[in-house]
Amino acid sequence: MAIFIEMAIVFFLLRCMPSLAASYDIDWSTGTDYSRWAAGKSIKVGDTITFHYGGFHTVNDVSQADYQACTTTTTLSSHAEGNTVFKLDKEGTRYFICSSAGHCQNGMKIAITVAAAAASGGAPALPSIPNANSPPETPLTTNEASFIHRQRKAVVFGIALFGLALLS
Ligand SMILES: [Cu+2]
Repeated sequence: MAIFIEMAIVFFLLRCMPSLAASYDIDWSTGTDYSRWAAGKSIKVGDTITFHYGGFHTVNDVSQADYQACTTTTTLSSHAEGNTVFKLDKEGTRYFICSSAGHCQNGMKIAITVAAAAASGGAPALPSIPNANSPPETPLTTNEASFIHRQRKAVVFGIALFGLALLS
């Protein structure tokens, strides 16, 4: 019996750990084929990419059409500082090119597909935690709901720690 409780606690603690965001480095220069850069990687929302470059290179955050045509008509942002970090904060494909003449045509263009973040391990449903207050008549606001969620998480965490202390 004890081993099952221990396993349940370990499982719960693992679920509580935040999934770690990854960071990727890109040496940004001509003569590199970036066309399949993202293919073997599982890039997710929350990850960051850093472009490392020098000289006359730039990093332009552009539309798909600009990426395909090597133009900068819809540049969302343009950078030339040599180390440019982008936080990938939403799903979809991001497009970056160098705006120096001829560089994009020579391969300085990259498309990065960003997948949804892994499901964050929220606390499992807890039906039996007694609540001193009667259920509210009106739907909870997001703040209230998240406060209760945090409260429940804290209670379960306390119980889990107590259980671990008993078992060890
Ligand atoms: Cu360039």
